Amino acid sequence: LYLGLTAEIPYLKKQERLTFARMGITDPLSLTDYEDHEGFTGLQHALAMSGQDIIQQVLDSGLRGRGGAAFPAGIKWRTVAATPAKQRYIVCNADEGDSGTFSDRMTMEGDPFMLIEGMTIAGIATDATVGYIYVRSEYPHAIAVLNEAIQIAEAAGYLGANILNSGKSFSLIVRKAAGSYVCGEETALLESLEGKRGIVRAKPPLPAIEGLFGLPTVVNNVITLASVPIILARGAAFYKNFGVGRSTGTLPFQLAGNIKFGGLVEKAFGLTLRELVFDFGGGSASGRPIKAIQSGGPLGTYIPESQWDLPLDYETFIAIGGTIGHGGMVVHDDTADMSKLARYAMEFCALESCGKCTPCRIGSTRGTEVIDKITSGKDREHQVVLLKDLCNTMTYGSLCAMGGMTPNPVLSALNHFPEDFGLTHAPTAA
Ligand code: L3W
Repeated sequence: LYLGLTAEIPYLKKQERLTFARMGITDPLSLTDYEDHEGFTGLQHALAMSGQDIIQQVLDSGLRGRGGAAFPAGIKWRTVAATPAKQRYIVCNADEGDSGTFSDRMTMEGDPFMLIEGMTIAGIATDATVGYIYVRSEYPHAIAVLNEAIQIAEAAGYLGANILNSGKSFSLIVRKAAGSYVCGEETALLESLEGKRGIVRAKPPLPAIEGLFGLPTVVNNVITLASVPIILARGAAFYKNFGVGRSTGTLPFQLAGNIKFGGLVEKAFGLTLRELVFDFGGGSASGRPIKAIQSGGPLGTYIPESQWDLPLDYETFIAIGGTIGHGGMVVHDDTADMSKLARYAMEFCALESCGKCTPCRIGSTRGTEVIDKITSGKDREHQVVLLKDLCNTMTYGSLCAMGGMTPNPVLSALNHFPEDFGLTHAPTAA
């Protein structure tokens, strides 16, 4: 690893930087810097391999989707490659919208060639010749850096027609996103890319089979694709050696909210929230005790202290009814009112719902109203029953993960912090 700089700083030294190894060390737009630090080694290896063998490397590495769903990237690529089509696409989901997340932005601004290389490898593996990067509209600097990096990579023969005289081609197009949270959901993203309103599509068909313009499409998050070059450069076994269980490799965690040292920390899966927030984050910025850590953004849960010593891996977090999401951790101290935070999250989802399905469109608005009734003390016990019933309908009846996960913040707040809603104990399970 490139620990030249990081070795000097103990805080950074404790990290395991695979994806962020070059960050802050190389000039983001210097191709020579990138090449001197292992850049395009993965692509060169990939060009000497069959598409099937590249996909096998990604499968063997255990890499899973870093946008939040944790679906194995290799299986997705294999489905796309195996679906007969005249044209396939690679789409990078860079519509980073969860609260407290910024690892996609830092990747695009700080090491754009890594994303370009990862997408090119994905293209070669699946026989897709065109890729789109759908970048959050609030990220103008990332858009500018990517466009410049694409031009530089094309001029050097790493991108475009006949890559490094291999006979393989792959071109990349950057698209500014529509400024809507739900466009981070893969099917709404595809609609938006096609120039339509960002409204979710029913699945199936999966985007891997009928995606962009109805053709087989890999939709992966920035960090998923940016993890690919090192896997191809050093081999699946190297990558798989990091992490625990089925959560292999590293995740660039992002620390935000009421935290002393906010920022990005890349570590292998398996460390605990307590290590992340106290050893790296230094505790709360206010110096007051921490009450809850929110993971998974507005669709995530508020995690109480009793769960801070569990290992951070996908399966453990699913088991506690939460999600690691995109790795953003938002810290709240003991002055936080969890009923207000939960209401804010529910209202956010009401504003951002695409409106296609009734449980999400109506449920999030009614949910906000019911939370208000609970906190104002009006018919409290009955309103809690209503809220749980409503959340049940949203969880199981919504068309996409956004509606399905909108209940998460309020349910976790009710379970772990009932006193903030004027309740003496957590409501019993529905
Ligand atoms: C090929 C199969 N592909 C499933 C694909 C599917 C999707 C992925 C995950 O995500 C989470 C939630 C949100 N062959 C496949 C297959 N797939 N079977 O695998 O599947 P699923 O259904 O869990 O997808 P989902 O509804 O997209 C839910 C989080 O993702 N989320 C993420 C947003 C990400 C960004 C970003 O990257 N910038 O905004 C949004 O809902 O929190 O945890 O690709 O097609 N047999």
